[in-house]
Amino acid sequence: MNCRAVIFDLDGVLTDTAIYHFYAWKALADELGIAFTEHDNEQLKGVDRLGSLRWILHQGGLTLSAAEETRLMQQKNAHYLALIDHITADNLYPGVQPLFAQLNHSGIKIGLASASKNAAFVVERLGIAAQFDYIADANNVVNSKPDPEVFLLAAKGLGVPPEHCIGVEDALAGIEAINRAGMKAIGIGDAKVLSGALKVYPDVAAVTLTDLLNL
Ligand code: B16
Ligand code: MG
Repeated sequence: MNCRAVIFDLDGVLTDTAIYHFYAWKALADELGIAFTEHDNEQLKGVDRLGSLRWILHQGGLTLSAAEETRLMQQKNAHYLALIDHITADNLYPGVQPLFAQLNHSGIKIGLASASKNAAFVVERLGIAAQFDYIADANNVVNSKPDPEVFLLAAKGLGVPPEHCIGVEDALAGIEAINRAGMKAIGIGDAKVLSGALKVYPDVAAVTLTDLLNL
């Protein structure tokens, strides 16, 4: 494969914010009296805010009005933003900057494909906003992962056909989105969970440019 772009997911791949999404959903679920574990949370990684809320409500057998859903989403997001208020460049996972530098050096474009509406804020805080050739996030798409839309938008923004792109994801829904976009999928996390990925690494620091070029 002639790799011309690597498109990264944000939460759980470039930074540790995935755990804060879990804490904020867990607090809301507790308040609603719905059981919600870290294992359940695997299903929500990469899933957008409304989809995540509805998944939790469904677990509790609840259906709420649109107004009530909006209120709960605002509550969860306010909690999440408070939890990530402290983040700085120190919260960038080890290995991200060296990999970005190698990609730049090789003329391979760098994209972002995040299901988060907070993506712009987070990459700004991490000090990496300027390093992306294109950023696609939940504010620019209609269909959430596992739909391929956010990855296809990133590829289009980068000007690279999907078959020359590699996607990097920590979420089941994200791996499916990459595969459906016609890109090659790299997983970050547990190989048993991310079974649809071509290769799975424990973290970004374990990914080398050579691995990507040989995919
Ligand atoms: P927000 P990613 C996703 O980001 C998270 O994995 C997922 O847990 C979260 O629900 C979703 O963003 C929406 O986030 O509430 O901030 O819009 O992993 O696709 O970068
Ligand atoms: Mg993620």
